[in-house]
Amino acid sequence: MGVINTTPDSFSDGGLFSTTDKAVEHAKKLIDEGADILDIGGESTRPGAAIVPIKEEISRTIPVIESIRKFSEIPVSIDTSKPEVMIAAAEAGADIINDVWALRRDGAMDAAASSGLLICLMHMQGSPESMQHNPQYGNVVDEVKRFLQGRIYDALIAGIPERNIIIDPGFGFGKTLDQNLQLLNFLSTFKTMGYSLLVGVSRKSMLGLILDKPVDQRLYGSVSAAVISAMSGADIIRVHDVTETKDAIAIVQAIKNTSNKN
Ligand code: 7PJ
Repeated sequence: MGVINTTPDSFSDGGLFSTTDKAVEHAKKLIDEGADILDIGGESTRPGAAIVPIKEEISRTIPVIESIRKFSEIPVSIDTSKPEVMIAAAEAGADIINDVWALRRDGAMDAAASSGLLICLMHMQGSPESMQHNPQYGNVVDEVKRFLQGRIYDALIAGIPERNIIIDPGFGFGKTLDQNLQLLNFLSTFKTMGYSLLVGVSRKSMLGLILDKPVDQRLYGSVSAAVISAMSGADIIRVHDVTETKDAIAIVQAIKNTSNKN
């Protein structure tokens, strides 16, 4: 899954792709690089980021989805928590709703259920404004799993079919470095829940803390984390650097497909 940011304040692209044209250009590049899914976001969820009004988020994201649909059938994911954006994105031809709030905002569950789209339910402790202020868990792996089980239950009650649900432990969303590392170390246990598993670690500060490197120098760290995720059973890996990650994952795939299963 290649990331397309349409947010002027996005920390990883520095607002480079803030206009529709630039976002669409970036989408074409990621498709050429071999992306299997594009994730379009119009509201930064980085710690402390500003809230974006509904109209603004729609004007950033929907024209990008409509443009992509004119030249490509690639599955498109809308990274949003707002029901109005979910509905508009579905009408524009999106395939997946990627909600870091896991459909907990008012009206989001019903909007997602009626859209008929695939839904990614992600774990977040707290809210983007405050989530990195001393996050606390007893056992982070157990608690994230229990949270996701609760969101899955609510989604099923709302009428979202089991086969449409994707889960994500939400790396960096209300977690310390150690908590993120525990989740990555035990990632394979999330597969036992029986759903497709999405992982987003690309360029994140957990890598910056390990490497002591700024966001533009986290490529090798990001690719390494992607390989670990794929080895642990992640089905979808959300990344900024598609070419590099595709090569790395091809090696994992080759190992997984080997006929010599001792
Ligand atoms: C994630 C996301 C993630 C899902 C972001 C960033 C922050 N959606 N949106 N999972 N991260 N599903 O890219 O650093 O980890 S935005």
